[in-house]
Amino acid sequence: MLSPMFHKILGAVFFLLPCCSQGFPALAGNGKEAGNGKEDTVSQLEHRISRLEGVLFIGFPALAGNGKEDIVSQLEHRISRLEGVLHLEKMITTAGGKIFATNGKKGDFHATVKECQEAGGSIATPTNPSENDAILYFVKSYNTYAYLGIKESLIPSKFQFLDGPKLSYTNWHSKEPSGKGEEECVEMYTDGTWNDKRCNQNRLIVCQF
Ligand code: MMA
Ligand code: CA
Repeated sequence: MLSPMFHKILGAVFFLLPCCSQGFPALAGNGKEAGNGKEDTVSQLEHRISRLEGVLFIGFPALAGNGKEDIVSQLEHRISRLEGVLHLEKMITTAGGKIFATNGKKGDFHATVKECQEAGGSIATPTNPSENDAILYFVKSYNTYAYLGIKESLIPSKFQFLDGPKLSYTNWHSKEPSGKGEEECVEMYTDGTWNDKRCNQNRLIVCQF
């Protein structure tokens, strides 16, 4: 599917651009209207892809042909190309369907949650070893710990995802979590292991999209 991945890329790109962190336009119309609704949707997508290609200094081809399949596959191809460039330039890392990015700034836990939300994403939350590695890439390259989207539950020393569910994957450093109710947030160390920590430290802002 074109749209969810495209949204993630847009979120990541605008997060990376200091000028554009307000987010990105919603599609006007849903493509289901009679008449030229579909064409409208396609031309809005095409416009937004071209804009990203412009930002990244990639030339953009005119859409050729007019078959619906044809146009969708051309747009998909251009989105894959954008992803490839962002990867190559080390602006994003990916794992499964997730995209991770940092803006290189630091903030406490609440600032991180807010910045990621404003960019159309959420605070980086590893749910398996490959997502952990994708976040670790930024922690290592900035040599700065990062807060994760995990918090202590009402039961001390039991941690959960921000949206509630119990952790399905953990990578605690040995002897952690150690805070016993005094350290409600979780940071990633530069070896990828986790430490429970007070929420008011300055840490690298890493988001997922
Ligand atoms: C600090 C703090 C804790 C961590 C210990 C590990 C002294 O406290 O970062 O969260 O568990 O170090 O030694
Ligand atoms: Ca700790």
